[in-house]
Amino acid sequence: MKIYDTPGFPNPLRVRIVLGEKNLYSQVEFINVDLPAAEHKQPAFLTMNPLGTVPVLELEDGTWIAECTAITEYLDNLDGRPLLTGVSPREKALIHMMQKRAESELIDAIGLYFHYATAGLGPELQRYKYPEWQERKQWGEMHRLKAEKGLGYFNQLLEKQPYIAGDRFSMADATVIGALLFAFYAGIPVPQHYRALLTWKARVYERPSVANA
Ligand code: GTS
Repeated sequence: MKIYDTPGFPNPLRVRIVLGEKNLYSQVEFINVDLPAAEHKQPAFLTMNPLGTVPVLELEDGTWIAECTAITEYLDNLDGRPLLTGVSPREKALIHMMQKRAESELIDAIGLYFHYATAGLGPELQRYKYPEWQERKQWGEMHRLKAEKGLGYFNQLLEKQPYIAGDRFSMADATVIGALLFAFYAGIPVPQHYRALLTWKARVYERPSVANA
């Protein structure tokens, strides 16, 4: 398998955590994609993922799978013993619910703030963003507010349970970890009084899959 991604970036981190949890690093070849140079907006990359985002997983038969959730489903079920996407219908549903919230309320909102209300990854990539949105910085700022509210939501959630989707580490945790990295890059601090979120962060960062990602 090949993974097209950019080391140190938030969404790629989600999949790298999954690779660590599933002990699959040795089965993957990484291909570096230069995001600031907009390599992912060029025809060769768009053939793999028309949405022009990393990461992308390439299977041995040439199939391309984009979207961290889809990649995670594939990797987690390869050995028939899913760890991160749930086993029972209830568990699967709760993980997917929280995973979706972690994307919509956090990582995607932070990304929109970063790309539309800040200089993002620089002028070469900005050329590929919607110019009409760039003129409306407020639209990006609105997503910062959304992300800040999302941080509050996850802090409250973690006051009641040890992991994002319940009692076990799941792909929803990996998404929130990616989101916190993105928040750091985008200059959105986690308020110090969000003790539950910060305690959870310290705990999950001790996992080898996260520490080594
Ligand atoms: N929903 C997608 C997924 O789950 O894979 C999001 C992927 C995504 O937005 N990736 C970012 C990207 O390719 C990389 S990162 O900044 O999040 O690490 N961005 C490119 C761009 O032009 O916005």
